Amino acid sequence: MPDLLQIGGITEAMRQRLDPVFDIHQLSDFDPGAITHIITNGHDGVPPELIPRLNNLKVISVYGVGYDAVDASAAAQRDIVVTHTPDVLNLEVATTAVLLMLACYRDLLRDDAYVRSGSWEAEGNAPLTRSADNQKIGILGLGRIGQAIADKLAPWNPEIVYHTRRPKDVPYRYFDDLAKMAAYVDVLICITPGGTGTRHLVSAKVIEALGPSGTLINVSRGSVVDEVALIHALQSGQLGWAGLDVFENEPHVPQALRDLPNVVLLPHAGSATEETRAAMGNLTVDNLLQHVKSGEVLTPVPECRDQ
Ligand code: A2R
Repeated sequence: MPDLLQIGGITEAMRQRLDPVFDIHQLSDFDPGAITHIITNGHDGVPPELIPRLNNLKVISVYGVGYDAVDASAAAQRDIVVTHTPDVLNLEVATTAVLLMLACYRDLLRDDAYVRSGSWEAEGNAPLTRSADNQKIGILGLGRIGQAIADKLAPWNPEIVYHTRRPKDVPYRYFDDLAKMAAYVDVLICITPGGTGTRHLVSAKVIEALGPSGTLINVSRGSVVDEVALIHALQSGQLGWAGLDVFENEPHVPQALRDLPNVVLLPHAGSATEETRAAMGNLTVDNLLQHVKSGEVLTPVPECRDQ
């Protein structure tokens, strides 16, 4: 039986499919020379110092589409294939983005608290909110999930625009400059990968360009947004609202952010439904089982294709 190193938790359903095929080892007790496969997740990844110690490692299967916690280029150089779980979570993360945007526009949390606290009865109707219809919405990263977000927003009749490094074959206006797009839109939705290439792409300048009537939604990685600049802008009124599923130092969320009334906060729950997590778990396991069976994997990350 091949030896699988488990980093982070796996579900019971995943374990039941892996158990008949692999000897599963934990980080606390394994023989580095024996490990041929790793199962991990987007948060824990693989500690960089570990990979050079595993001379027989062939596959790193990541539970999640984001794999910035794994050095995929270093793995590819050693002919180790990294896999991830694209596509199966597109709709769920898109739902999360729309949920956060609507919650910001319609002040869902404030109004919920208004009813619970008895203020409705004591003080009368709550203040008015803003309509989410007919907004200019900028998508930063129009890939698989970004496109699903654009599709899900259609009933709100938005004008969709986008910024990526290279323009796509899509019917939306392209901005080659993110700050210019931020100045143009009402809402900026971030859905790029994380990692060094996108770190603090949403800078103080971009946040300022979005402005006091602007809303920032982040369902990508906390590292994409300069969190200190974001907090400052939300506190000072330079930025209107933020809906955040991801943070720079998860699961730590700065107290300043938690104290703000103009934010909606989620615990990195973009894909976290029973149905979607089951699909992601199946694909994570399928990649490992397929490799044992045929030497191939189903969904390698771009750095590890053509291997
Ligand atoms: O830049 P392009 O043309 O490669 O377009 C990709 C864009 N992107 C960027 N846009 C602006 N500046 C960058 N430095 C930059 N780097 C990448 O992000 C592409 O349109 C999009 C990523 O799309 P996919 O690779 O299809 O990823 P998917 O499945 O939509 O997931 C995105 C991320 C994951 O990596 C997780 O971190 C998160 O969503 O859950």
